[in-house]
Amino acid sequence: MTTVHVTEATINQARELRDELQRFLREYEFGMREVETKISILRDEFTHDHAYNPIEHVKSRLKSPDSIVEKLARKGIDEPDFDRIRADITDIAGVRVTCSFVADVYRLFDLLTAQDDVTVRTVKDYIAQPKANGYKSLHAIIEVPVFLSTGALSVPVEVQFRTIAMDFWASLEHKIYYKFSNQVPAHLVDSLSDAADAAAELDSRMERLHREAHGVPQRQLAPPPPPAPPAPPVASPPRVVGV
Ligand code: 0O2
Repeated sequence: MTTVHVTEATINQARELRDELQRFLREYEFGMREVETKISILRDEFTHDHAYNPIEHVKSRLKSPDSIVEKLARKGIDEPDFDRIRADITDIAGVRVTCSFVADVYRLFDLLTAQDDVTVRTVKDYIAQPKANGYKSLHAIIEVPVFLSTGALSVPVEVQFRTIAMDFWASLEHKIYYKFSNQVPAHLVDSLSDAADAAAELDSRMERLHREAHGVPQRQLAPPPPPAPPAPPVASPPRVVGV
């Protein structure tokens, strides 16, 4: 057995790197929590004021260091530092909002992205233009402010909006790709594509049924309603250091 001598300096360097990585990921975790809160407020308000809950479930995840490294390699980024990762990997924090119907997907997207403190970086509408394999979802990279003791940060969070049928399909497709290490046999690729069509047909049928039963309007194409008037000023606003 070979004995490797590690100096105190190397150990300290490794510890510093670990701490820096934890701090880096924490920023994304805070951003993710801000978005979760926004979604949860919209869900509660809908449930109480409109007697309707457009959200089936919400799932959040922080990309693991392994998965970040994999994505860096996929993008051909050599010798990355934290600034480069920040700039190039925009889905470190991810929130997936699964809605009942396609109209709800767009409605929630509109409501979230119309908020004053939300900045939309990019939108990929894979519902209007599904991927070749049949994948459907509405993706948005948004930035939300996070207030730390050291000041304010703008944190990117990827929000994926989809229906239950789209989620079911994506989850199964992901498992199949994992099982076959991305080399899926052609007949399964075709079956998945058929299943995506069937899921889309089910979405349309269920939404028609729902509308017939409840008369829920289609996506409002008009701009979202203006925000509520600002709350009266508080006597002593919270102090944010360094902003
Ligand atoms: P995980 O496990 O969700 O983290 P970009 O980020 O724009 O540089 P990317 O990653 O191709 O490039 O962006 P895109 O197309 O918006 O896809 C990002 C995420 O969408 C993926 O994240 C998946 O979660 C989901 N996704 C995209 N395409 C598919 C698909 O064909 N099938 C399934 N099941 N999911 C898909 P990650 O990082 O791949 O994985």
